[in-house]
Amino acid sequence: MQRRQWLHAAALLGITTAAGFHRTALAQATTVQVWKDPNCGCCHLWIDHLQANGFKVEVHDVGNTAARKRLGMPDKLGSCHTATVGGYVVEGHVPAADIHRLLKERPTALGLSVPGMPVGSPGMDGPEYKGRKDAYDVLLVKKDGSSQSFQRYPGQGRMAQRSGIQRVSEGASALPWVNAEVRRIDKAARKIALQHGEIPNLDMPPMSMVFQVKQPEQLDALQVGQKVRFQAVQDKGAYWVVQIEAAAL
Ligand SMILES: [Cu+2]
Repeated sequence: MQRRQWLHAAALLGITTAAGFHRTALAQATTVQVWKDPNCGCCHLWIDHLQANGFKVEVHDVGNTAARKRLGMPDKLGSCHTATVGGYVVEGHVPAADIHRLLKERPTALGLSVPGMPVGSPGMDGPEYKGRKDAYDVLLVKKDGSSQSFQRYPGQGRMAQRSGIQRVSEGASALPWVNAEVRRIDKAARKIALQHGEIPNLDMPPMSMVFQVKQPEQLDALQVGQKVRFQAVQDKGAYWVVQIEAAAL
């Protein structure tokens, strides 16, 4: 960590930088371990946000569903990355200010979560979203899996009325088709990374995201760089491709 970031982090936590002991304690308290998929772009932007706000980050590029399960964060509160800091679990695009507050107040809890990927949260606030800010809550998650609002972000404008992820049952034949380009295929892990357009049923803006497939054969006819169209749902804390096929030429 750079000295400037030290001073910033120390100021936020109200700790003097004069004593070496405190430096060590601070470094331990503010190292964030992050589990994510290597192809997750918004995860990387969230890590940048943490580093810009005084955290030291160690990244594990192995996906986050196993880490989420091991750490006890409920799948229904899941997002694209899972982290630990200071004995707490942090799921999704939680603002650094809320993590600083968590570490200062130290409530009895499992940690914090921002379920899904709300536009306007840190890492989901790039120029492609044109300043759109959706309403969302940072949830304080208890060890029994229950949760309550820790911090409310009201959002701005038209989109402020929308919140969270709209679930659509997988059986619905009305699932929208979404155009995409294949970025990476991992048949062994049953995963595909897609640069895709807006997915209305998931309230997910255009982005690069990793999806699971139920049957690896769904990936057989696909190649990296290919234009495709697909339908997706969210289930058990992950995003799943329901159908995928080559886009009509
Ligand atoms: Cu994300």
